[in-house]
Amino acid sequence: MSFFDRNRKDLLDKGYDPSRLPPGQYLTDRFPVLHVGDVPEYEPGEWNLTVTGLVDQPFTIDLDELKAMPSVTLTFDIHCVTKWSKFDTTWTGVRVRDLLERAGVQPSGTHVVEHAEFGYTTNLPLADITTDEAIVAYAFEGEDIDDIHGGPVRIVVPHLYFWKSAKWVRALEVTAADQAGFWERNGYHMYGDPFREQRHWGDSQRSLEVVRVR
Ligand SMILES: Nc1nc2c(c(=O)[nH]1)N[C@H]1C(S)=C(S)[C@@H](COP(=O)(O)O)O[C@H]1N2
Ligand SMILES: [Mo]
Repeated sequence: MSFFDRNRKDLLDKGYDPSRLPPGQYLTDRFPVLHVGDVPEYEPGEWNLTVTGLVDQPFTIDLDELKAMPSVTLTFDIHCVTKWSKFDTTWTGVRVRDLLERAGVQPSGTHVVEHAEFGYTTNLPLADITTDEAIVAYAFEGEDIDDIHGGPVRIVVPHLYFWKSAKWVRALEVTAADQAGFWERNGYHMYGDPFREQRHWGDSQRSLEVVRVR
């Protein structure tokens, strides 16, 4: 039996609904750390977030202002394209939707680019970053997010592969086209649905559609 088959069997033995694990993934209890480049070091009060691009009122907020906004605490499964999935991770933060509403997205805005420290970017449709579950998170399991996991603030968009959830996020830019981010320029899928295994360019019809309109 392969590692993946054994892992699926363990999942059943533990009483999990196996449909929670996307194809080609294995379940882990660990919390792997994955990023390109360094972990930023912030002075207290240094971090802030800018909402910009095709919005009526661009603005920048600091951590205290973010924490003063209405927050949600939600539990998600997360799925990394390198094949690990982790179930029941709990995050606290502000819905991205609330921040974008405050800025006022213009009718021409269709996509968002998340900009993080050191030039990391990732792109997704506006509809995917304005769900009930897409948050700007500042706590993990009730504690400040560890710096290696994106603290003080990261994005969490649980229904897409985890590379779409920028750690150390610094700006959200509303755009009028789907602009490839860091990994998307380097072979990863423009959309990245784990349940359709959209890992790389050409993994599904959807990526071909994107290529055609660009
Ligand atoms: N700024 C930044 N965010 C990032 C990345 C990165 O390289 N830089 N990697 C992404 C990838 S590929 C994954 S799987 C997750 C990993 O998050 P974790 O280290 O908290 O598990 O962060 C995502 N967000
Ligand atoms: Mo990843």
